[in-house]
Amino acid sequence: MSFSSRTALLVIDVQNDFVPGGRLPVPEGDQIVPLINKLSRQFKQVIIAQDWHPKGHASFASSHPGRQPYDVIQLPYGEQTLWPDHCVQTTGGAEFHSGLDLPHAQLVIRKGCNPDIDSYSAFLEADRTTTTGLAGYLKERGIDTVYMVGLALDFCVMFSALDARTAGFNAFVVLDACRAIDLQGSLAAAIERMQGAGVRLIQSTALI
Ligand code: VGL
Ligand code: ZN
Repeated sequence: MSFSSRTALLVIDVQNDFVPGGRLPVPEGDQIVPLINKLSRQFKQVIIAQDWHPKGHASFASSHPGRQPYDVIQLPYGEQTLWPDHCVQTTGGAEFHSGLDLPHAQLVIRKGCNPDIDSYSAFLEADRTTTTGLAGYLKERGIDTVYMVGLALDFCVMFSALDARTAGFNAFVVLDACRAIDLQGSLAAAIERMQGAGVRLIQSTALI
């Protein structure tokens, strides 16, 4: 099975800081890399999202005296979970996992670059108004369907999938090509939210 050029694969945040050994490790985050490489061969259009924070980013616990990673605080745009410092621009932790092999990817979309605003989604920042331009890119290229894989299923993958639906795309998440952080039930909540928004949750066996 091979997809038409109206369909794209979005590979989300497969970066060193999100795999075991990194600063914000997603359990088994490295195990999805071979599957993502294999799946990508079915797609003519491949886009890679990269979490790319400046030092001192507002989502880092270290930027808020007295706060610890995984605390939730109020920022001007709403609730923000605080994280260990991760994916700092130009550091090794922000680089893609060395096993990721996507030579035909044409776009890398960097997000979370605004020091004051987080961006789990590859489409919209956490203020819910600043766009990354990804929806426009996809639409200009005639893409109407987006398959998503990567890290973390319950944060960046979920928000990207929800925003893909809001922007009018057919959205599929390939569950076995994702891994979750699962903070306090966030995985189950993410599955429910995605289903409610019309995101189609599938397994890679449906594609290969
Ligand atoms: C992510 C937390 C903070 C993700 C990014 O890629 O899911 N999670 N930044
Ligand atoms: Zn981040």
